[in-house]
Amino acid sequence: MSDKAILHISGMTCASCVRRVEEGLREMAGVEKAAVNFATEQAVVDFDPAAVKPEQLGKKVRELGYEVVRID
Ligand code: 9UX
Repeated sequence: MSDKAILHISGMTCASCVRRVEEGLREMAGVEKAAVNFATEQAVVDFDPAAVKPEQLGKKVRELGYEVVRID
């Protein structure tokens, strides 16, 4: 079973930012799907909770240079 997390991100100012975040999340172990919406500033991530925690997803996004406002 996978879980779904919604990361609310700020700081993405172009389409390349969106791709950087998506690809950064997709390369993480346990991430099954990652889709970033530029307009809503949300990343929707399907992940295996046995392999990765939502906090780690948020940490990754911060390491890429963006702010994570909230994780739902
Ligand atoms: Mo676009 Mo985002 O040039 O950090 S990649 S602003």
